[in-house]
Amino acid sequence: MKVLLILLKVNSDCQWHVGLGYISAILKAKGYTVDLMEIGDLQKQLPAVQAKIKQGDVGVVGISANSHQFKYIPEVAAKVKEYPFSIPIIVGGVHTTLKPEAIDSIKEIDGVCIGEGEEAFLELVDKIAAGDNYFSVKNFWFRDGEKIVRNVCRPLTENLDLLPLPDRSIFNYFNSLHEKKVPRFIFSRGCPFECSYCCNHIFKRIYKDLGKYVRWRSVDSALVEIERTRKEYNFDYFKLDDDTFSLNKAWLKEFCEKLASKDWGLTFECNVRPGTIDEEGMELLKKGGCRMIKIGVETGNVDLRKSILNRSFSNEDIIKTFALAKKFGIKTFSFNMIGVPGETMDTVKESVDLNLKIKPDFMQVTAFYPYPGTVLGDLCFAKNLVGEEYEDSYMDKSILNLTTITKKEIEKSVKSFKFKIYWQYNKKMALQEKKLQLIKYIVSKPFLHYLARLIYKPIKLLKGLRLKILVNKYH
Ligand code: B12
Ligand code: SF4
Repeated sequence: MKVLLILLKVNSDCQWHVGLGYISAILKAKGYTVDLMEIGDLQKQLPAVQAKIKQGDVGVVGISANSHQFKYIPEVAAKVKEYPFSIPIIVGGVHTTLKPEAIDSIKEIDGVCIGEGEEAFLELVDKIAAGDNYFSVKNFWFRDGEKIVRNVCRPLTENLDLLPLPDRSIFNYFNSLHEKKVPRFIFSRGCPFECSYCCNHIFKRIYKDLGKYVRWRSVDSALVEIERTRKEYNFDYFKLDDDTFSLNKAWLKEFCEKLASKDWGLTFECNVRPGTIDEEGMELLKKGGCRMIKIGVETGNVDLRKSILNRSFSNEDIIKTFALAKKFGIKTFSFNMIGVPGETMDTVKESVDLNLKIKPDFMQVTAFYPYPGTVLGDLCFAKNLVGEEYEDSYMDKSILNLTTITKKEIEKSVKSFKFKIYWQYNKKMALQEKKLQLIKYIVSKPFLHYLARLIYKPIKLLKGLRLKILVNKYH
C-alpha cells in the first residue's frame, strides 16, 4: 500500500519538513511506499495530486500544515475526495496539535493528529492496510459519521535514537541539482521555557504526565545523521534548528568535541537563548565549528518581554551573549518581532536601540503573528484583536488591530528597522537591505516587474556570453 504525504507551502518555502521526514522513514522501514508532494501552487499542482491517486494503490493521504497553511486544507481535501473510492485523509502538524477541533468544520477530513506522529501514524497505516477499524488509535481525533471520536495521546517517544533517521530523499530540495546543499538538522525535541507566543508551552501541557518533554538524540546518533547526509549530499555548512542548542551543556560539549575531532571540515549555525550559555559554552561552539549563533531578541522593552512574551532574561543577558560571541569570532543574528500587544512606537525604538548596542551581523524582523492555541495567540483572539485572515507565512504585515500602534506604523517600522540599525555600523549591509527592498517592490508591481525583466534579460545574456568567451579563452 502507498502512503501519499502532502506538504502545504503556498507562498512559503522550506527545504524540508522534519516531521514528514521522520514519518516517511518509519513507514519505509516497515515496508510501505511513500510519496511526497510539496504543494506551493494549488491550481497548478492539485491535478498532479489527482493523477497520483488515479495511479492507484494510495491507501491514505497524510497532509501536514502549519497555522498559516491550514486554510488551504478544505480545497486540497475536497480534490482528494472527488474520487469514487474513499481514501482517508489525515491532517497533522503544529496546527492540528494546537487546535484539533479544526476537524469539526472540515467534513472532508477523516482524522487529525495531535502531537508527535511517527508511532501513531504507523499504527494507523497498519490498521488501514489490514482493513481494521482504526477509530481507537491514540493521538488522533477521527470523524465517525456525525460524531468526532477524541482519543488521548500516547506517551512521548522517550529515546529518540529508537526512531529511524529522518528521510530527506522525498524532498525536492534534496533531489534538486543545487551543487552544494545547506542541510538543516534538529537533534532535540522540546524546550523547557514558556514563551507565550511559541508552541512549546502548549505541547508541554498536552504531554503532561506522558513522559519527559525535552529530549535529545545521543551525540553519536546525531553524528551518524550528519555523516550519512554527507555521504548522500555535498555540503560543508549546516543549520541546526534545535529550539535552544545551548540548553544542555554536557551534550553541547560532547557534540562539539566529537565533531571537531572528525575530519569533515564542517561549520554550522544554531539557536542560542540568552542566559543559557557562558564563556565555556561559547568556546565549545567555536571549537565545534560554529560560525553563527541566532538569538531571539524579539523586543528591547523589558516589560513587554516579561509580561507579554513571558521571557525572563534581561537586556544585560542579551548584550552579554552577543559580546561573548564576538569575543570568540562567532557571527551573530538577531530575531525581532514588532507589533505584540502593548507595542508602541517608543517600544519599537527600544528594540532599535538594543540592536544598536549588540550590533548583530544579521537580523530578521517580522510582524508579530498570533498563533491560535498559544497563550498570547488566544489572548489576541479573546480580546478581538485579530482583524484579518491569516497570511501564508509571517513577514511584514500585522493582522492585529492594536490601540497602542497602528498597522501602518508596524509595517513601516518593519520596513525601516534593519536599514536604520545597519546604517549606524555596517553601511554595506544597509545598502544591501535597501536593494532587497527595491527588488521586493519591483516584484510586487506587475508592470515594473515586466519592465525590469525586459531590461535584465539582455544584460544576463551578455554576461553569459562574456563568461563563455572567457571560459573558452582559458581552457
Ligand atoms: C525546524 C522548524 C522550521 C524549519 C523546518 C520546517 C519544518 N516544519 O520542519 C524551517 C526553518 C524551514 C521552518 C520554517 C517555518 N516555520 Co518553523 N519551526 C521549526 C521548529 C523549530 C521545529 C519543528 C520540528 O522539527 N519539530 C520536530 C518534528 C519532529 O515535529 P513536527 O515537524 O511538528 O512533526 C511532528 C508532528 O507535528 C506530526 N506531524 C506533522 N505533520 C504531520 C502529518 C501527518 C499526516 C501526521 C499524521 C502527523 C504529522 O508528526 C511529526 C513527527 O512527530 C518549530 C518549533 C517546534 N518546536 O516545533 C517551528 C515552527 C513549526 N515553525 C513555525 C513557523 C511559523 C514557520 C514559518 C511559517 C516561518 C516563516 N518564515 O514564515 C516557516 C514555514 C515553512 C513551511 N512551509 O513549513 C511555527 C508554526 C506555528 C504555527 N502554529 O503554525 C513553529 C511552531 C514555531 C513557533 N512559532 O511556535 N521552521
Ligand atoms: S526559548 Fe524559544 S523555543 Fe523555547 S519556548 Fe521560548 S521561544 Fe519557544
